[in-house]
Amino acid sequence: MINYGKVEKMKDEKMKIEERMQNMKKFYTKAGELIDKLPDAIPVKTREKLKDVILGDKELKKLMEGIETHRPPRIFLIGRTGVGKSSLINALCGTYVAGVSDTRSCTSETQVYKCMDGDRTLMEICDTRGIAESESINSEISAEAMLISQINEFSPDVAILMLNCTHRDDVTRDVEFLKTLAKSYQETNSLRLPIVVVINKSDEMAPSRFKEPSTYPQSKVDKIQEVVSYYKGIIVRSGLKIDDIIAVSSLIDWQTPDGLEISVEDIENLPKKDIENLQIAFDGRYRIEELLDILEEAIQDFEAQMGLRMAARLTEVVRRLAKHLNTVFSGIAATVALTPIPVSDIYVLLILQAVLVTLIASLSGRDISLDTAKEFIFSMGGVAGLGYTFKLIAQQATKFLNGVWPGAGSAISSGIAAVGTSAIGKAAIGYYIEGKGLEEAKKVFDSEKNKK
Ligand SMILES: Nc1nc2c(ncn2[C@@H]2O[C@H](COP(=O)(O)OP(=O)(O)OP(=O)(O)O)[C@@H](O)[C@H]2O)c(=O)[nH]1
Ligand SMILES: [Mg+2]
Repeated sequence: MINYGKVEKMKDEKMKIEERMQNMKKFYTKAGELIDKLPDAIPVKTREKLKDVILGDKELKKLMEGIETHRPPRIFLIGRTGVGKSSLINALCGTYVAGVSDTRSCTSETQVYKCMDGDRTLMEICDTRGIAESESINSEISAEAMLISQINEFSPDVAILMLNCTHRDDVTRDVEFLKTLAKSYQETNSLRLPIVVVINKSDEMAPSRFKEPSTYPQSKVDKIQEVVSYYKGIIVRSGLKIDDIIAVSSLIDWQTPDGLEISVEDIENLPKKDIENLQIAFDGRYRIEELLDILEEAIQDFEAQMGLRMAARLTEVVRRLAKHLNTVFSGIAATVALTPIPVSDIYVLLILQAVLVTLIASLSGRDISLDTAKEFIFSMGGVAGLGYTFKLIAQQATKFLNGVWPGAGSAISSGIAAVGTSAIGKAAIGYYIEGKGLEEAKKVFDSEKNKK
């Protein structure tokens, strides 16, 4: 069985996120050197071009710098008691980080707290029931003005308005409040406050017995979408500028490491050690991954954006970073191929992809060489065969082209380069990060490359 640098069992499951990031960065820093060391058959011009596109890419550079400079994102949450604000934070992080209340409310008026996982601060949250439920403490100053000054002091990277999927609340006051807040935020920070609307508890939409997102019947999905349209209409007509609106479920059932399933309202009674080590007994999260993408896009500060990526569990962080790498490299490949790449210049694309595969592997905690990465790519195109050296590629170019990018003909266009690179990246994520077998990774590749 060919092994492209994969270890049988993830021996380094516990390897710290920071360590893996450093691992990846080390490789990136070395990339120039590695390209210089490529076989002589590769023209100098090609090498220089590669170094230019990889080391000169702004997005990639920012990603690597972000490893050093990330900070926890600050999120302002507004939504009525019990809508699931605390649960949403847990769902975003994939770990139990904040107190969840059932009928009692455990978050007082407005609270600022840090979400911790061990000694890592994942996020900073400012949590309020919103204007609909707040009372003025000091009669001299209105509740609204007080809230706004508190929120401005907190200086959020993004605001999330949370609504309930199963009842259509009157959102006028919260929307008006957000309009005022956005205006004052703009004046204070000279920046627009990104606002995302999250409609929670999608799982409770009828038929509510379907809790597992992959089993939601179409009728349920349609009803959820109706609620989204309903709220979207109201909000847009009110004149509040939002970044996006999405329906999710934050549903997670928790259990202690010894297998005791525990309801959310009892969690706080557990010994501290159990709370810190809670595991997911049932994962009913719906479209949380998409919400993370939306938040990532909405947050303008790069360090906070990076912090959001790193707020999840190790496996999720790694997957999200790999996904981002993939996007960046597909972009680079598309740029490189703006002038269609002739067969003789196929190296550029191949090596670019080999660098991507190597970075993805390094994120998974493995060190593989560019050669190993290249073999992995060949095996995807069905040109498998150890022993293909870079020298031989030129002779095999047509075969390689047809295997990897059918219809590429004698030159590769921008679109094909991007899709092909993204397909390779996704296959590598499947193989190195998700632990899929080679056959399965190849299936991922085949279905991705045929996407338009
Ligand atoms: N079925 C389902 N239950 C949810 C979901 N999100 C939260 N809940 C439940 O709703 C209840 C309230 O959730 P919380 O996260 O405490 O709500 P909150 O908005 O933080 O409430 P306050 O802190 O009191 O303002 C808890 O019992 C949660 O388990 C969801 O998406 N689906
Ligand atoms: Mg709460």
